[in-house]
Amino acid sequence: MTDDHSIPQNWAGYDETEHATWRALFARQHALLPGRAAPAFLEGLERLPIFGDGIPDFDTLNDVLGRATGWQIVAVPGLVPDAVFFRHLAARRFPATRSIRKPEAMDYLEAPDVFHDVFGHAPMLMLPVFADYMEAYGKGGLKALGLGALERLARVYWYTVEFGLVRLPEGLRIYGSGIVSSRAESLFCLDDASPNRIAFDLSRVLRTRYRIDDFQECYFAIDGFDALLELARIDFAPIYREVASLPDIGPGELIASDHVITRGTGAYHKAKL
Ligand code: HBI
Ligand code: FE
Repeated sequence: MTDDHSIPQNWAGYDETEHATWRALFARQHALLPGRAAPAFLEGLERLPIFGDGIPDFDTLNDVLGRATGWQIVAVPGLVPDAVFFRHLAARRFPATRSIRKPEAMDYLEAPDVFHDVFGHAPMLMLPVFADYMEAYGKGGLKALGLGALERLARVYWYTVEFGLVRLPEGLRIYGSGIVSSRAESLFCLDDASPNRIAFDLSRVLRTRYRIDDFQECYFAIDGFDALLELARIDFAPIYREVASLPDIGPGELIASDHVITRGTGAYHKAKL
């Protein structure tokens, strides 16, 4: 391992069980996502050499990704320290976990694996505005570390890159990697009556806690991908100061200023209390 935590992917080192796990996950999501995922995600997916016979070789992906937006995927052993993660993103490198989940745990993940990291994240990196947004997030992350604002900035990543919805003329669509890589959440986030779906608002999101252990209680929808262009350009520092004195908002809470797209029943999470 190097000081940027990258490792060789060692594609030849995957066994047949691992490739079969990828194929099963891929087939399931590929059948589910048309009409649910944003067209930009589906187009990114189609353009990547990811339809092969198993876990993709990062070198092959990188030829296409590099030509499209200058992004590269680098293999890492798993979660890397925040500063390392941000330095990669700021240099247009996406750290992707090398390993894949076990066949007996197809749906529940404690930490990201190569299916989440590559299937979930790489297609959106083919879209220029998204590619620029991710680089800006890396740079913003390094700044946030210096300002002690990481917890707040991480909420923006969570509610956009990981669990974002986008409002398109044809309806709400998924672009968040945590959703597109999960069968159950791809259904829940759009079709279930339980979660709130709210128009994205930066200072609101900076105040909103999130769940890491279950489906989200609310999803934020951006108004088209050009909204990310603006998010990539603005300086968050004054907004951190603006929200510093305001209370956090719970994952299932609504506030008066919310532009609610669908008000959830909360039934899913209430049933678990
Ligand atoms: N490391 N490999 C990897 N992948 C991530 O998504 C990741 C990480 N380290 C830190 C991190 N994410 C988050 O804590 C930041 O977005 C705040
Ligand atoms: Fe992720």
